[in-house]
Amino acid sequence: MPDTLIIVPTYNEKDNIKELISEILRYTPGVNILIVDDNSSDGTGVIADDIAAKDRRVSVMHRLSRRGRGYAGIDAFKEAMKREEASFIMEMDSDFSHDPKYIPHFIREMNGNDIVIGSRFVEGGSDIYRSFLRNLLSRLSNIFIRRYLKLDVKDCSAGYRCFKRHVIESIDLDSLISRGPAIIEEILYISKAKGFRIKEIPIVFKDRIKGRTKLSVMKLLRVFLDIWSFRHIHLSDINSKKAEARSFGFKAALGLSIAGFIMFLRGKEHFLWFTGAGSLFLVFGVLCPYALISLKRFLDFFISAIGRVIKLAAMLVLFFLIFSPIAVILKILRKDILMSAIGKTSESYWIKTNSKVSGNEYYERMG
Ligand SMILES: Nc1nc2c(ncn2[C@@H]2O[C@H](COP(=O)(O)OP(=O)(O)OP(=O)(O)O)[C@@H](O)[C@H]2O)c(=O)[nH]1
Ligand SMILES: [Mg+2]
Repeated sequence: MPDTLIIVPTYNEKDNIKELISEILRYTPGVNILIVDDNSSDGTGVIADDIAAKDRRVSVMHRLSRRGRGYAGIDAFKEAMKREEASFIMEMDSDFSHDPKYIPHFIREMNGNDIVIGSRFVEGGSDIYRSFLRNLLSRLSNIFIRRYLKLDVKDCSAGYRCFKRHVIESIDLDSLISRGPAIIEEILYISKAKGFRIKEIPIVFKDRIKGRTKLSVMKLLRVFLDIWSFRHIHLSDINSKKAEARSFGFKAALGLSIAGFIMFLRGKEHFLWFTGAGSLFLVFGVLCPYALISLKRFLDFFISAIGRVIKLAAMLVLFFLIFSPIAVILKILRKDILMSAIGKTSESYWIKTNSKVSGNEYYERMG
């Protein structure tokens, strides 16, 4: 099994955390767990520390500022990126709504996919023990979010997910704007735009039995506000990146085709390589612009590095042209400048710098 890190955000989950961790490790003894606690007032953090002290597979991140499910998720992903061995990164709630028995299924399904989501709304999945109103609310909000974000994922608010490392690596975590639970949809939205392969597997989602929900009307409104904001921010970002990649692809294709054409006119056989590469750039620019972005970034870096070397050389030449005449003039004037600086006469200077003059002779000449 590839190295898997399971992120478990907690806020006031003292009745769930211990049992949850032991259940996770019972189903998947090979995983590592990162509990991300936001300074819970009910002592969850202390219980988590106790578990971690007894089991090396468990670690705890205590967050003291910027409380929120979104911030906690971002910090946890940053920590996951520091752990280079972690190939799969999972996240799940700590209230037993996400049954740990599914973890082995997630890991199995990662084969051939970039993201696996535990879904309530695919065949075989369900949402139980919830009130009719709560069920209706989560279904309606899910339909709205799916349409608004144009996602073809059935359960886009599901926080029971597994990512391949490169998915999280590709996301600029500092650009995420959701403070609360909308982080789930934001990461999904970005991942979808990047074209990652996503699979939903059915899960039975159970309403929490122990502990209290952290969801409130204000938090729910905040979720919609966050979704509205990140859609506008990331959409413009994604579109401008695509436009940048397409124009790069088009320019590269044009340049290579012109070079190929010139070669063709001159009767060179290699012209096909150039026109072929040009067509490839065109195809990539239209079909998968993101693939071109990395190439463009590399070329930009390469060109800017050459540019910097040229600038440095030009500056050195400039310095030389400016300072060498000054140095020549200084060399001529040196004696007088130094002498006026130390306030001595020409003769005393001469004497001081000539070791052949004996001590007595020096004082005699100085008068
Ligand atoms: N670190 C951290 N975790 C949080 C915070 N708010 C909620 N969580 C955790 O995120 C997970 C989901 O929160 P829940 O309160 O269960 O919210 P929900 O699942 O949308 O709603 P219910 O299941 O009805 O309670 C749980 O594991 C919480 O302990 C927070 O501010 N910081
Ligand atoms: Mg919950």
